[in-house]
Amino acid sequence: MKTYEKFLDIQDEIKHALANNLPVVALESTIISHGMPYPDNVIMAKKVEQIIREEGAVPATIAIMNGKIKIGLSDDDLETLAKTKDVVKVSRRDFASVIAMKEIGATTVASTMMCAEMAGIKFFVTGGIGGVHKGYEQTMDISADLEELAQTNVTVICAGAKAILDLPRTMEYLETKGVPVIGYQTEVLPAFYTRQSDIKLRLHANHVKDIANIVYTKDQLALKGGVLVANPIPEKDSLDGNYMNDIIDRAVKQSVLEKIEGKDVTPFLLKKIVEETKGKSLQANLALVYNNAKVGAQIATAYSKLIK
Ligand code: PSU
Ligand code: MN
Repeated sequence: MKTYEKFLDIQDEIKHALANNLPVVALESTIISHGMPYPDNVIMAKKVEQIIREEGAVPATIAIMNGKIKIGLSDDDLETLAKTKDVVKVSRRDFASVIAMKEIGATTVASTMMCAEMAGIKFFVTGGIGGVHKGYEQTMDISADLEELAQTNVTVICAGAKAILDLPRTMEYLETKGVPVIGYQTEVLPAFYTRQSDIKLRLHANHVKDIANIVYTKDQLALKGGVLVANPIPEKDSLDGNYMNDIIDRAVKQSVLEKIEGKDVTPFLLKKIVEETKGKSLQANLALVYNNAKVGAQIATAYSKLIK
């Protein structure tokens, strides 16, 4: 038994699925506590789980509570996460202290990957990842999500990254760290609210089974680190790129003026963008998460067929 296993609190259904190589999909909780307003966040969290079930996989939403790493949350847990004011946004740095101090912690992409790997879950669905921030030359603000993708063997399904980030530099960072970025039915990196950016991807796949096969081969080669799958927002839900870029630029300027720093930067920008678009960005955000849940569950299902 690994020493960390005593901290894992895995729901029975998920335990059973893992023991039988059935598809399981992890979900993060910072998107609930710091990424979206109440009550949309709770509605999103439940609907995402339902979509994953409809695709034949088992959802595993992850958070830290009562000194345990919870893999699978009850409705009460979700409400607590969504409503409690002082939920800690937990990245790798904060991980041990939040468990030791028995605080309520919401997991980011980085820490959800850590938890998923500890529990033996190979696939993780979210909206967008953190990356190299605009103005990083001054602030050195680079999300710990990128280092986690470099070292933790979990596949993350996202809709690319928001233009709050410096996308070309985020891609350079991932290349340096050896993280494969696979476009799902796209040859360019999707930019969260929009289906396209001008960044061409080296890797793309038209079928989920091809993605499952790349992950499987990487596992067989015993290569460390994650895989990033970039799945564009559905056309009908996408927003106008110029309109969004203006709003994002203003939000970034405001964050500099208000001297927002460290882990508060991303939540500050996400909140400002929802306010400025009068909720339009939130609708797009919900739609792309649902789309990622569907594709992520399909990839996990295709993978489980390969290992049988
Ligand atoms: N991007 C989004 N929505 C989010 C996040 C990022 O579009 O909710 C959250 C994720 O939890 C991600 C975290 O892991 O923000 C990154 O924070 P930071 O930039 O402080 O590393
Ligand atoms: Mn940061």
